[in-house]
Amino acid sequence: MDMFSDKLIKKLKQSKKVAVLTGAGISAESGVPTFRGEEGLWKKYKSEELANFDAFIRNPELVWEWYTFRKKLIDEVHPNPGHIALSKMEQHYPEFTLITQNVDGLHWKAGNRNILELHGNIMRSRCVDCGTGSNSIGMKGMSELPRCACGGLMRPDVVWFGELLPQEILIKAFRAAENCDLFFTVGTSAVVQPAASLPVTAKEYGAFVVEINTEPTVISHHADETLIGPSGEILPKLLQCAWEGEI
Ligand code: BJW
Ligand code: ZN
Repeated sequence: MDMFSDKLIKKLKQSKKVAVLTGAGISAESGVPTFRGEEGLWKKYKSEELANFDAFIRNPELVWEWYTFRKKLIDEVHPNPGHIALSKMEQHYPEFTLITQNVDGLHWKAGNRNILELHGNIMRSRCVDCGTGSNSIGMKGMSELPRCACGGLMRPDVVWFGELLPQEILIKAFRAAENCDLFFTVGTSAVVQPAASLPVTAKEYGAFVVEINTEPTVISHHADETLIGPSGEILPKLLQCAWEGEI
């Protein structure tokens, strides 16, 4: 097939250490809305207006309403061929790190195991005061705000703007970017830091960087190749071209 360059196919075949960064775009074909652009709006709000601690303290009911809506949606959707292709890739390489900005857990459902969730997981909640976690809040809607046994307000266990990412996970993600031969950045606008620095870091440390997105992004000029199209179509085709008959 001549859809992909020989160089890319060779890299896919010869690499031993592969790292992938995913963003909302990989789950778009499962029916999960992305953050930016037209469909990123919920009611009249932009995600930036809701995904921060100040917004939560000012109006926890509104922020919980948004998260409850999204949790229900995410609970009902399934991994798409893009997720599945990435789980096949994990089985193929001796070292494979899947770094995701997504909170939807679809990579777990697709069967990946070495996953670094940079921005948390929407199905978990934790207490604002004591940090106690819970996995059972907000699925059925709520008549009053969820509270911890200590009386503190529960919040979604995700990373909002202005908050630190889980440091151990972030360190592992940068280590994977620095050490890989081949790095994919899939379905992310690459505007949110520090995740957006991962492809740049991979490039600086010598990896071959491949971007997959329905449109060019701010990091396209750092990539060795940008493949334009839906990840649910491109990723399976790529695997097929590289390992036809092998898997
Ligand atoms: C497809 C497709 C298909 C569609 N196939 N592709 C100025 C400069 C630099 C940094 C900053 C700054 N001012 C502030 C900051 C820091 C800030 C930041 O980066 N802001 C920028 C926006 C300017 N970052 C932070 O605050 C981070 N923390 C931090 O830096 O701590 C240190 C610090 C502390 C105090 C002060 C300053 C620094 C935390 C960031 C947390 C982000 N959280 C969210 C919400 C998570 C919870 C939730 O889900 O509710 O994470 S925001 C949202 O954006 C979410 C996403 O993970 C993240 C990234 O979005 P993503 O995944 O890229 O989605 P989209 O929608 O943007 O793009 C989708 C892409 O898919 C598009 O390109 C489409 O084309 C494509 N696509 N269909 C392939 N079928
Ligand atoms: Zn508590």
